[in-house]
Amino acid sequence: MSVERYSHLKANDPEVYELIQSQAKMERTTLKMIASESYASFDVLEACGSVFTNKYAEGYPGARYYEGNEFADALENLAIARGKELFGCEHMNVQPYSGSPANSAVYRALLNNGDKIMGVPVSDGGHLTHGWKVSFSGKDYVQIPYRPNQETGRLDMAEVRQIALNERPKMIWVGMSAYPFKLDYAAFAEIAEEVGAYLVADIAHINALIIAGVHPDPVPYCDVVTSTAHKMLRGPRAGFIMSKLEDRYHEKYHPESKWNLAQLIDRAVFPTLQGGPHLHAIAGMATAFKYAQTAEFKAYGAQIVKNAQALCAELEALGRPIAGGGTETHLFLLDFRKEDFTGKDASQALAKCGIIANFNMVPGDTRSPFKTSGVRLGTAALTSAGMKEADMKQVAAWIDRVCRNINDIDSVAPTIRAEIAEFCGKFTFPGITE
Ligand code: DSN
Repeated sequence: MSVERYSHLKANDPEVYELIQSQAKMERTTLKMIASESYASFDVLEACGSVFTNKYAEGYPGARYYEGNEFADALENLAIARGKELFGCEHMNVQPYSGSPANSAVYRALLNNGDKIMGVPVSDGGHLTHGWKVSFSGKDYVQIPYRPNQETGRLDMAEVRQIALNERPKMIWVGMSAYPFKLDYAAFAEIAEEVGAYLVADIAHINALIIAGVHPDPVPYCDVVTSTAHKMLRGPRAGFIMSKLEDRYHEKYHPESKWNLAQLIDRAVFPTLQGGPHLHAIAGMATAFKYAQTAEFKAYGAQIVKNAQALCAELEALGRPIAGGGTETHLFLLDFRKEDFTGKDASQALAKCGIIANFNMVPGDTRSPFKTSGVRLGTAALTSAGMKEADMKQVAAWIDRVCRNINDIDSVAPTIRAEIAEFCGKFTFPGITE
């Protein structure tokens, strides 16, 4: 049952109210399969819509540039304490406005313009901020690319090591937006140590899997770990940074600095890059961290992977190839290299039928990034709504039906869309229905 909310907005600004209602309806009647999306709870939405949106609090708890921050201090300290307990990290900064600002702060804290960093190109499943040419990270720093093997779709750690030895980067980024396999942080740490590089993990896509213990934990191995609070963590649109306290390369890279690693990160977030923290988002983050400590959340994290593997298996059984042959995470790529339609054709057809995903390059893709040969599918949102392995059989059948009817999609779309809306009616969508 859809929950009636926003009575003031409904009365005073019906245009915005109606758009919110339309979005909510879409989110409870379609299959949200964008791998970076999920559903924030009512708790998170209420915290984000709170009066903390009114307050300026430049600085950090106990050292603000504005008065009246006793509750802001308590809130930020609460978020940090919960986050540190959740991830077991030495230091946490909860002020980044989102994932890209968090990553920019890491660059600003530790590097100089022109320094070499290793990262995976966007075309191979990496993130914009890991050195891609159109992002600040590719303009201000020199990306040394490493990528999954074009045949297997997996990272070859011997190859990663050889690139690092040849290029001697100052920072290695690990963490991707379209990689379906587990990351070997211990192997990355050995390489980083060997070449004298900072190791930074970006866990925005997989944080819930780490919390659930179904993906290796980067915190023991990395100097810095960044993340968004939304995606599968189901918190607000915000970012956070975890780090060790000490800078193991202080003498090598920052001999003049009086700051340790944690202080370098904090100073880069504020005052170098940002002004006042978004306290309403920090409130949402605090409550998301609380929920993420529950057994229910850990079961959700584990179920995400079970659902992704069940969906892969069903699609493969229906003759739909998966890049790399499967998944160990929340996502995978449907591989349309042998089809005469593109990834973009497929994602548009799926959307017409109520399956919301995005087109994506696959390893060995020969089509342009604007067309691609793949569609990225993720199961975090469906799992948030309570779907299990048996439901994936039905989801796979719809995906296959869309692909089989892609040249005549308008004739089947209304039926499939109605079937999906009816199916969604069996589930509870956090923050929308109860
Ligand atoms: N844009 C996100 C994604 O879809 O993977 C990453 O930030």
